[in-house]
Amino acid sequence: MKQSFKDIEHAYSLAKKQYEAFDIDTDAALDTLSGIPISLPCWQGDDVAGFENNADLAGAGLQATGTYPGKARTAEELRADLGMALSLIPGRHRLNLHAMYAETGGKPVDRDELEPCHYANWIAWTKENHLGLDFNPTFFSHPKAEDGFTLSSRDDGIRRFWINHGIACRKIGEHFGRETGKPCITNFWIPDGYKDIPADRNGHRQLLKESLDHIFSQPVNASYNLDSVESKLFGIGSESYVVGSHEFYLGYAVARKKLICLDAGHYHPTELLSDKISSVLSQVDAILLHVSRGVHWDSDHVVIFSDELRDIAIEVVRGNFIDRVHIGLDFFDASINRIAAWVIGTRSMIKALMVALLEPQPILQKYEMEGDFTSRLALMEELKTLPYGAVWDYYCLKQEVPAGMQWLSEVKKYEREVLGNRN
Ligand code: RNT
Ligand code: ZN
Repeated sequence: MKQSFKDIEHAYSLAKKQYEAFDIDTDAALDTLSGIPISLPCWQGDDVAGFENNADLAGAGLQATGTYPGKARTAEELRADLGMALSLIPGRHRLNLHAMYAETGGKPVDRDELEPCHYANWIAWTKENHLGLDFNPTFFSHPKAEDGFTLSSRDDGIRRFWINHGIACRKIGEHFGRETGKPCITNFWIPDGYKDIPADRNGHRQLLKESLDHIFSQPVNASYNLDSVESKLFGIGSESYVVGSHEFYLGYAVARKKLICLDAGHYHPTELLSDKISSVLSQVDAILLHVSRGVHWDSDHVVIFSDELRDIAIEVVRGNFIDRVHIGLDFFDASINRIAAWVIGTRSMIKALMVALLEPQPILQKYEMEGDFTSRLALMEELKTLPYGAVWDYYCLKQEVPAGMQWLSEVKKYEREVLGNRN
């Protein structure tokens, strides 16, 4: 059911009063919220396929499962779908592009030869839509990644090829940053690892370190491009050993002054990303988050408004880390409408940040300082049922996107009219 503007405004005015009782200014919170960009993963729109028709994704330990109809087959379709999703998400955001989404005009251009011009349409589109742009070299879905190793391969030729890809991608990232006027984060994730027990864990790590040093030795303007490195505990087919482990990259990021990318689905299931944020920020200047949702062995389910998502947002806000934490999403689900997946995941992330901004931190911290843990817990529980839904609807209204579930009917309409013609 569609709520009227008047009802939403009325509910907001009541909610505002309830928050005022805790010294929270809801208008100020929404103002801050509107300035926090979220980077949307382009790869949710086509099941991490890209436009090269090159090789199998499964070789990278990544798997998009599901056969939901209507996936984007071309860059134009992907942009149209993204535009649809963005029209239903409040605020101004960023697009996270993978190198394999290059448009080379039908001419095969290998990954080591990619240039900014191969992303001209993406740049024009992000400028038109006032978006920021992030980038990822693609170290998978390629014949030279088929034996499972890229930057840490023992084969000099393979390693050299991927080093050149990394070098090319940082130049593209720098170009993106210059063009959009906002720094681009170029995130390095490689699939390298073994299914079964390695005889030499150290060798590949030494090679990876050398390869990264080689890539990063090329000068790139840090006001336009920021490098980040992403670890993983295991993947499908790399259960026993992943070269780029957490310790490897955390150490690397500290030593080489890089951003570390923390992906919520890349740790042991009992470890929480929310607890890592302040730890890692005590050692590095800035981090990239890949907010995702791990479910058993899968690290990439659509983000939902879970306890952990709220805790991640709370940590970013409480620590005053908004400027040091770049928030990206990382998921891909082919079993539901792909546009709805973007909308659900991104709206949940923004909603979690909103709830974090509505937290009466000074009161909670005062209780803690006084050793009154009873009141601390009681208030934390109380906060869970404050009327943030009314604040959310009002925010959507202010940002001129549908409140409540109304966005879904627009996605369904688009599905009937546009996605339905794609098969
Ligand atoms: C893989 C990493 C990586 C990818 C994207 C597509 O486990 O999380 O970030 O999901 O690069
Ligand atoms: Zn990730």
